Amino acid sequence: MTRKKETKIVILGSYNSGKTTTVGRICDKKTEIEYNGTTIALDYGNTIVNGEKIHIFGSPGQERFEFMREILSYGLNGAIVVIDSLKGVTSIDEDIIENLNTQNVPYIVFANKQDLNPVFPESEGITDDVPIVPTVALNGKGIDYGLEVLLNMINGRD
Ligand SMILES: Nc1nc2c(ncn2[C@@H]2O[C@H](COP(=O)(O)OP(=O)(O)OP(=O)(O)O)[C@@H](O)[C@H]2O)c(=O)[nH]1
Ligand SMILES: [Mg+2]
Repeated sequence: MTRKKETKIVILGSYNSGKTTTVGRICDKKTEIEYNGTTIALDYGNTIVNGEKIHIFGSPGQERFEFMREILSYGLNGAIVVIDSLKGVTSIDEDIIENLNTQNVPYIVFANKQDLNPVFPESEGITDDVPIVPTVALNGKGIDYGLEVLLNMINGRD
């Protein structure tokens, strides 16, 4: 029996940018491991898109959890980098983007918290071929569209 194709997506980005909220918007059911509202291990949920199972792993954003981001990124098919538009691209975001570029992983940037600051992130690491989607994870704006764009990028490479 051949195993049905399943896709693994990891949600990355700095502390408090809205990663856990984004996982919640994508997945009906999800599990969070948090302490006082901060992710200390991971978020996990899944969803089905066009009959295909998508596993979503949300990472912790604090700098000290770099090891967890590495563990969660094992075997990923694609990534979403959630930027807090109030803060812009942080040094942790720069590191994450550099890693994704080096590994040639398909990824997309969510310019989150657009309700608080409607600007697009700027970074040398974000090249022209990386889609930037304005999102408001709090109310779901832009999330489904962004996921669709990423899945198309991933499937185009198969
Ligand atoms: N105004 C606004 N608040 C948001 C948005 N997305 C998330 N938040 C809020 O931002 C805070 C952090 O959201 P989380 O989803 O926990 O962020 P996170 O990136 O998972 O945080 P860590 O796991 O600690 O790095 C919460 O209070 C959310 O309600 C948004 O689009 N707009
Ligand atoms: Mg979180």
